[in-house]
Amino acid sequence: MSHRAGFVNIIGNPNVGKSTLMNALVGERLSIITSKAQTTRHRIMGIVNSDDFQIVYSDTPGFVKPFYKMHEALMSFVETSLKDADVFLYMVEMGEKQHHSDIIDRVNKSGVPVILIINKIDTTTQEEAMKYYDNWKGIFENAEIFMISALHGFNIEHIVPAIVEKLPLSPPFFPKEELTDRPMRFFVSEIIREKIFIFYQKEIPYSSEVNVESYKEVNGMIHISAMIYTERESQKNIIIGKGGASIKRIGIEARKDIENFIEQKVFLELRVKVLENWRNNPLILNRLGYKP
Ligand SMILES: Nc1nc2c(ncn2[C@@H]2O[C@H](COP(=O)(O)OP(=O)(O)OP(=O)(O)O)[C@@H](O)[C@H]2O)c(=O)[nH]1
Ligand SMILES: [Mg+2]
Repeated sequence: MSHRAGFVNIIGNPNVGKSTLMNALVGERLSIITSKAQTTRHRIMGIVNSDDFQIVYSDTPGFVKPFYKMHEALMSFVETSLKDADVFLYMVEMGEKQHHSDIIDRVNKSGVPVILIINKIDTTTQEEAMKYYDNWKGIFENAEIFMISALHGFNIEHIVPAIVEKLPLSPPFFPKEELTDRPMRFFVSEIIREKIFIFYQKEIPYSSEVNVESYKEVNGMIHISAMIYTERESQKNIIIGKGGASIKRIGIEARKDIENFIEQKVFLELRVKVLENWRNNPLILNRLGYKP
């Protein structure tokens, strides 16, 4: 057997470009991307197949020091990704200073091949980039290093061959036509959450969550009803906006992206509900898919 397959887990600090890279490698917009830190809250798999290999990428939440119970769930997703990787893609960005020496230590001692991705090289000079390279080379002594721009697709073509040669010989883990392990409802809720991250500032994106309550096809059109949860009445009012203007904008932008993603016409209904302190409520977190 010469078929190779394995889990390639993308880990790193918030906002370094993990989701941008996964989408570029998979060729689909599976993970949402925003300029705000802690956009990704789940482990999201993206599968790339060829006749000879299957790469199961996992995009993960950025490392976070738990403040809410929700953060504990996020870190438990990172923890699983630390345990089941066949190859690590450890990602850092230009200018990054904060090191997680505990995690770096575990990755270095794991015996799992590490590819260090230094991202956002479009934001710096050649000279600075080389300094960064030397610095990180000292931290990940055994890693293969790529300096890339995930956003501009620069240098990413060299990553796949480097991954494939490190994958174990194995039959595929998923059927070859599968792109991800997540159902459509998940991506719909993520697209809506992305718009909330983009359109609102401060606490609102972080204290919001989206749940798709129904998803059905009626006369060739997909009818979706989704609930946006916030923590306070004041946040709910801001999300709705004057005369419903803000939520309407979220609906329009989300619907366009959902239609592109599922390639069908969509009717999207959005509602908002206060769910006090949901980020610290284990029962609600469980129901919303944050199962540590
Ligand atoms: N200039 C530049 N920006 C980038 C690059 N890659 C990603 N970004 C931007 O960096 C921001 C964060 O990107 P994400 O892909 O969401 O980062 P992430 O690591 O998944 O972030 P979390 O999910 O919050 O942990 C977005 O605004 C991206 O457009 C790059 O190569 N160059
Ligand atoms: Mg992300």
